[in-house]
Amino acid sequence: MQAGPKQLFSEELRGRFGEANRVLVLTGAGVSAESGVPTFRGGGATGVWKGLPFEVISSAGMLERDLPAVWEWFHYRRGLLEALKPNPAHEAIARWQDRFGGLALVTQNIDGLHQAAGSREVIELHGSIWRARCVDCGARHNLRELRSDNGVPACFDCGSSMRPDVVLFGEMLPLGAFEQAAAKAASCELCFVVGTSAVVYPAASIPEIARATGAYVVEVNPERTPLSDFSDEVLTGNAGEILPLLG
Ligand code: BV8
Ligand code: ZN
Repeated sequence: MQAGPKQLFSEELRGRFGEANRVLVLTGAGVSAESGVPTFRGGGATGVWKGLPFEVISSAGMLERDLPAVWEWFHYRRGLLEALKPNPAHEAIARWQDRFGGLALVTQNIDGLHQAAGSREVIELHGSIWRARCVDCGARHNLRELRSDNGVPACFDCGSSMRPDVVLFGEMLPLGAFEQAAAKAASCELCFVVGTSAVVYPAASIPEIARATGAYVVEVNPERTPLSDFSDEVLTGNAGEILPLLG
């Protein structure tokens, strides 16, 4: 018997959702799954690229060794994303920025679908697939202006090679991004963890910080994760079906 909204959410969550002002939402690949974006561990095909595990092709070491191969991987994913649209989960979270005075949206996703759904201040912990950064002058450029989507793009300012403006495994997160997210986590009353397998750090420590400072942590995921036992409430199912029911 499909759990109706009444059963899906506890009275506790209903009450807190109605009262809360400082709310943090942490999202992972699962929030974009219903838009057609393959997840990494949820059985999506992009876990492995040309026989290379995800953590290898998307690593600082790979960037050193073979920048053209890294670009091939990101050009391929950008091609996949071109036609994809936000889903009701992204749209619900975008509405929440007007519902809660203190909403903080923190994402591990580089797909830009939160912004496409109308979310304004998005803390992109792992960068964006739509930007490139010059390896010499550090200038950032919008890849939507890039005419060709193969090969290593050259910096519009100094002509040097550019790299994807994403955080690769073994690389530090963008300055301030994690600190800002951690500060929001430490002061939030309600923390939603949507569509993440919670294995990649330091992103996975955000809900831990929120819980440690008294927030009510709610996980939204069709599968259990290392966070499930740790969360105050687990909403089992697809984000695109569950989040709009919350309001
Ligand atoms: C760093 C951008 C330090 C690139 C990404 C502590 C312990 C262990 C390891 C480490 C540690 N600290 C650091 C590490 C190493 C590493 C790490 O965490 N490794 C893991 C694999 C163990 N971390 C790092 O390297 C980080 N950097 O630590 O630097 C440092 C210190 C000093 C000097 C130098 C450096 C950098 C990590 C960031 C890497 N970049 N992305 C790219 O995209 O190519 S990470 C990338 O993978 C994503 O951004 C995301 O973070 C992660 C994938 O996880 P999810 O998004 O959760 O996706 P996944 O597929 O796994 O799960 C999807 C979930 O959704 C599933 O649970 C599924 O059930 C659910 N789902 C499916 N459908 C739906 C759904 N949910 C809801 N609705 C649905 N419809
Ligand atoms: Zn440059």
